[in-house]
Amino acid sequence: MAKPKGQYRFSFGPWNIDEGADPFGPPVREPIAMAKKFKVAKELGYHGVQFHDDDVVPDIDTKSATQIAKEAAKIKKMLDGEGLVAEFVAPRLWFAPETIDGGYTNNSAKLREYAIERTKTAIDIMNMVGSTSLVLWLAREGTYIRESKVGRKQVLQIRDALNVFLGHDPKVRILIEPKPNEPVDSAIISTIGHAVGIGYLTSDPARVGCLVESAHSILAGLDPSDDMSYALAHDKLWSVHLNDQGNMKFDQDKSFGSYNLRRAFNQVRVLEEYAYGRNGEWVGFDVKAMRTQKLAVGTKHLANSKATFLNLLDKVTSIDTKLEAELIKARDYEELDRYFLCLLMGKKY
Ligand code: GLO
Ligand code: MG
Repeated sequence: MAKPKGQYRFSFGPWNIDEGADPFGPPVREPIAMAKKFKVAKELGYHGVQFHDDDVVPDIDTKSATQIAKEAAKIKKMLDGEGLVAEFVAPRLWFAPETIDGGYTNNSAKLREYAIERTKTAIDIMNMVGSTSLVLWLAREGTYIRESKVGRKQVLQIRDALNVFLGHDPKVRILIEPKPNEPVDSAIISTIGHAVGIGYLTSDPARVGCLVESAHSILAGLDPSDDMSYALAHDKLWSVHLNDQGNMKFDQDKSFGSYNLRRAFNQVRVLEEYAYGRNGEWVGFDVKAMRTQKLAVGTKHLANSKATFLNLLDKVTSIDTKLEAELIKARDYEELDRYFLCLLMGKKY
């Protein structure tokens, strides 16, 4: 087994330890306090925590700048106490009544302004917790029916908003997390190609990158490892949300590798080929415990996703690269297929 080239540091967000509510039923597990979630992160060998702005400052819209600063400082202190760092902050732009029909692409100028101001506050909180990364999952930037918005304008409205944020903080790096649908019928920045592309429209493309979530690629009918490769070729893959997904269903956020191990293997493979993490990129897991899971074992999805990643990394670093090269040269892809299946099944080839 070769030594990995990548430098892997793991993270998750507080929403990844949840109470199990779904659109059809109420919570089934007791809530866990933030301090306990940080302890879980530490115990499971995670190094970073991802945040929404209101994970750091609950009920953010009702609070003053002083109160926001006070609460953010408290979270920063808790993180420091555990030896954890904040990977990113993301504005939760899909919850408030102002964002019912989108944030930056809302048809109302006043409501677009709300989304922009809220994001500036999220950037300030990002600084307060010691991060320079802002993640934008563009949840409601899109349409329920196409005729309700003009697509071209939506793209330019998002570009204009990005320019405001780049100007608001000369150090902020913006990571766009695309998803093709859910909650909207049709998202305007739906794939990694769109995310990378819009970065080049901004005033400072060097500070706009992206985050690939495995489930979101699968929902778009694409292979997450191909999406990652595309972003890596642009040096724009600045974080990932690894998880798994039973093809085109609702966004399942299953444990990494739980549905399709080979697809997970190929994600690790492309990250390792790039020596991912050498520029400080994180390996985030955006995973949910199954609703059937009891409270006492409600964090196994986080332990398991990380363990699966490391097991697959062992597989990647033990690829017989000489044999691989020979089979590729001979164009014997049937044999190459068999070789990788044997490797994944732990069978002698
Ligand atoms: C939902 C997204 C969401 C984001 C999170 C961080 O489908 O994956 O969980 O990753 O809000 O921006
Ligand atoms: Mg995500």
